[in-house]
Amino acid sequence: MKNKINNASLLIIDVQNDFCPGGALEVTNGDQIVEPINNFQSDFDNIVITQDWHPKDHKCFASNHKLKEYSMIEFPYGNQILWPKHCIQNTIGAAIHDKLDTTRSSLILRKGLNKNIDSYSAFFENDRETSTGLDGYFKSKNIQNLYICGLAFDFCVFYTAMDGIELGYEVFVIEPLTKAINLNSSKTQAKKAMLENNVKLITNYVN
Ligand code: VGL
Ligand code: ZN
Repeated sequence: MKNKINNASLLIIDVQNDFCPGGALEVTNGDQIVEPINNFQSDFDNIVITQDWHPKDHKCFASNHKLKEYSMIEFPYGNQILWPKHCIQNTIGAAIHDKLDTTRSSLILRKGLNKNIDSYSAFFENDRETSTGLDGYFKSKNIQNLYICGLAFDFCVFYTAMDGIELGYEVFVIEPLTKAINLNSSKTQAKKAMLENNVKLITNYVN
């Protein structure tokens, strides 16, 4: 039997229909990482999946302000990008891609439920204060190493990785198992910030 990576979790971020081609906030080639992520799962005993899960009146949607999509506005907690309506609770768009193998995932963590606060990171909402509880889950299982993949590289993967570092984890982002939205060079900026903060970018992974 293949050896598993110890004290580690594979964190699969937001592999949902709305982030795949044809979805409301599609990430170019977002669906191409699904099969490779499935193959990578066998290296892990602990697998966590996140699901962006917004009420339809969420304030992160441009349509709820009658403003342009992708424009920036000031929220009580800072700047917020206004997104196309996406990942609405109980819609097909919010569903996890049906080819993603969820069999061995012990936790499917939903985020973005509070209509006043967006939530990119799997650990904290964008106010940087409201916890999702994921840190407690990992600490109680003695998980110290996080391997992060999924969508999108420059938003939810990036914020999750940075919070992981802040919370004391060893963090690996498996770049070939991610895809970026790339808004105003957000991909380059995310990469730079991760490298400066000791996130390990795995770039040469093939399976
Ligand atoms: C995401 C923007 C808005 C993501 C979620 O999963 O990266 N990006 N909501
Ligand atoms: Zn969202």
